[in-house]
Amino acid sequence: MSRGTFLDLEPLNLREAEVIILPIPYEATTTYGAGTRYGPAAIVAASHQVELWDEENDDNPSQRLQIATAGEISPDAGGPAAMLEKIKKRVRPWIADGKFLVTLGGEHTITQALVESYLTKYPDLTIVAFDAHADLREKYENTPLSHACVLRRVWELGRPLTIIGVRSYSAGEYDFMKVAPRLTLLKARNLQDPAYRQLALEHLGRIRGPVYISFDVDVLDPAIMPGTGTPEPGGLEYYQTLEFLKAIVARGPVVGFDLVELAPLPGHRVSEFTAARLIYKFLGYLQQNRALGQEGQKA
Ligand SMILES: [Mn+2]
Repeated sequence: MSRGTFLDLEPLNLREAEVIILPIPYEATTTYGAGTRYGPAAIVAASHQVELWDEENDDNPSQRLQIATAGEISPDAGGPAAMLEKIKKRVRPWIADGKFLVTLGGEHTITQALVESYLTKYPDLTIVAFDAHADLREKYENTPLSHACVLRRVWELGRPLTIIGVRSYSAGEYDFMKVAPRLTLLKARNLQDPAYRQLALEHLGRIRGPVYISFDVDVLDPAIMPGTGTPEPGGLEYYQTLEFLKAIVARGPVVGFDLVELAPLPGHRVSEFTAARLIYKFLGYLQQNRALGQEGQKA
């Protein structure tokens, strides 16, 4: 009998948790393949099949981290702005309390509310986004609160932003990227070159202070991540992705993480399983680096 928690762990009171898994099945502005509203439940269900023993470090990170699964934040009928407010209201007390949130989307739009909330506790935050798309549009389909604009909204919050794995953007986004300060773009095409990948890892290693990671699953190659609304060929491989996550965690405090845009394909489990596995790998790196509760120590 499943407990309905991430990794099927023993239910834990949120007050005792170091890490809170937070499902947000929000989907309103999806433009191509739909289904991100089913993402969080699919990831939690798939996580029950993830082996708790980590073969990379020969350890069980779930025994060393207090991980709780929160109830979902249900979509607000009042539209995107109301939804973002609802998210902020819910997560701010947890962030103030030093909890590490692993938010499961849902569409990418939710990241704006999460980053805004983290900025209230960590004003010197740097954002690292994994995404096939630049998501830097000023507006999309007449709304500034769309998944296609989310990293523009995040950038406008005034903090450094690095986007990894990009391979699709518009002419308008190109013009913006050429002149935007505080913005680093690590294109998927260039990351195929091992020497460039090394430079990218060095860039990540130089980031100082707290980092928030937003992981749009479409950054991964569709071969291992077909279950996403807007799949793009030429994406990151699994081990490359782990290397990037590991490098970000190793350089200092990571304070929050979201994984968004998973749209499960019926009868095809690789996407949600890969997502669950990546999240657990990431938590293992966090645990290993004892980053929790030691913000700023290595900064
Ligand atoms: Mn995105």
